[in-house]
Amino acid sequence: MSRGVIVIPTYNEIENIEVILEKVFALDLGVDILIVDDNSPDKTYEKVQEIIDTNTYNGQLHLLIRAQKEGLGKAYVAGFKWCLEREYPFVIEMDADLSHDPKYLPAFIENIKEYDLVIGSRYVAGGGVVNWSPLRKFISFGGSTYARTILGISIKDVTGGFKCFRREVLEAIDLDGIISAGYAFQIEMNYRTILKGFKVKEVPIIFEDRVAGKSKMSKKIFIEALLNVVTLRLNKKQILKAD
Ligand SMILES: Nc1nc2c(ncn2[C@@H]2O[C@H](COP(=O)(O)OP(=O)(O)OP(=O)(O)O)[C@@H](O)[C@H]2O)c(=O)[nH]1
Ligand SMILES: [Mg+2]
Repeated sequence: MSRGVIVIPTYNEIENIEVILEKVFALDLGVDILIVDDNSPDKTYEKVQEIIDTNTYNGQLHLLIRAQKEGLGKAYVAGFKWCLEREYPFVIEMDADLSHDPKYLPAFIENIKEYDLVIGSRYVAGGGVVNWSPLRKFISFGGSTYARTILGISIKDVTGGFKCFRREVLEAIDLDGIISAGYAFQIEMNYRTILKGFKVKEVPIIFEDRVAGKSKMSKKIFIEALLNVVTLRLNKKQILKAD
């Protein structure tokens, strides 16, 4: 399989951006990276542009700047469209905050040869979370259980954001029809992928809480996730037809 691309959405990740790029490119996996920055007030995008200009990563680093912060979902959709305009066979989603250890990338790249969606999972054997408060653990695990039950899907880690799509999946999904802006986006993408009949695989990851920068998780994002799961289930027929 020729080389894929990792999409990393950023909003105020100036403290993390250089480290994550160094770590990924040090693995020499032959994949490109696209940073999708929503005009971060801390100017994360300027740092990325500086690095691109030095050509440290031989043209493998790309930047898409959006006008304003519209949530993770919108940033990813813009990133996916950028990738689909190019020849990448697979697209990896990854956070900038070092919660997603690049050491798992080879497992994604291996499994995407056989599966259509590979999910880095905290809730399969060998997976887990470190440095999370009991409340955060409860919200995440409870959220996954809630979404899995209502949507009737068997994915254990429904909300995780470290995953890999084959390009055919992104081509098959109506990206403009996606309703979720916050982390419900991850649930929605999984649901749409499964409704299309694609093959999904979960690989274990240990997720580490961010050390630098601020979380963008909010009550609004949380409530959106709760509501959207129900809306998605109610719209099942329309989703099947539209995509
Ligand atoms: N472009 C863009 N990136 C975003 C937006 N919201 C979050 N991100 C990025 O998406 C990734 C995940 O966001 P986080 O704040 O880590 O959210 P989280 O992982 O749910 O929460 P914590 O790990 O607790 O901080 C990070 O790389 C963020 O910078 C947004 O509105 N636009
Ligand atoms: Mg995070």
